[in-house]
Amino acid sequence: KGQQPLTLWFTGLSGSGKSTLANEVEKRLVSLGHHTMLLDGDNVRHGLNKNLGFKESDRVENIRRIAEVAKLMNDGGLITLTSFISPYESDRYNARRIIGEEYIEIFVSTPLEVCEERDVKGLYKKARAGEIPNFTGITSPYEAPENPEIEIDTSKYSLEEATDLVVKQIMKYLD
Ligand code: GGZ
Repeated sequence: KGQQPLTLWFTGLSGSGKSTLANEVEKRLVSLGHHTMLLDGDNVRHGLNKNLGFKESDRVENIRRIAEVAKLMNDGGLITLTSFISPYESDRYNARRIIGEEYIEIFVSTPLEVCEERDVKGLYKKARAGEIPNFTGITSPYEAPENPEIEIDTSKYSLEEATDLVVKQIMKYLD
């Protein structure tokens, strides 16, 4: 136990609960004896990808590099959890191709209205006011996954329930 690599690819809107959920899932996996690495905006967009913004070509390159890093970490035996909007179907397809059969897509399908209502960081308000260009869900597209391995709408469950549901599904991919 603890050496089987996977990449848990969380995708969803800003404020959908991806990072909160990915953090809880990671804790659960660690408590089960797995070795993990969580990649999110905090540790990737401020370092490796700090030269990238939010125009389409930058998001494409953001996701490509993250997929390559996730693959490297899988090669090192880790379960990688990634938490990025990853709005384009073609980029997620490419990530799946780079990572291979370890790739598990988790669509955090919390509706836009809920994300905008939460507006944890006030970004939707700014985007509506025209202060943030290319904001996903407002002025930039989010292409919802059609066949994710796992889907969860965080507005329907407590964090603990959502974590239980996701971990239970992930167990199918671990022996
Ligand atoms: C979307 C943006 C934008 C724009 C800044 N559009 O809620 P957050 O703050 O913490 O998460 C969002 C994060 C998205 O970065 P990703 O690397 O996940 O995006 S992508 O996968 O599309 O490359 C948000 C913040 O960055 N943010 N400007 N214009 N989100």
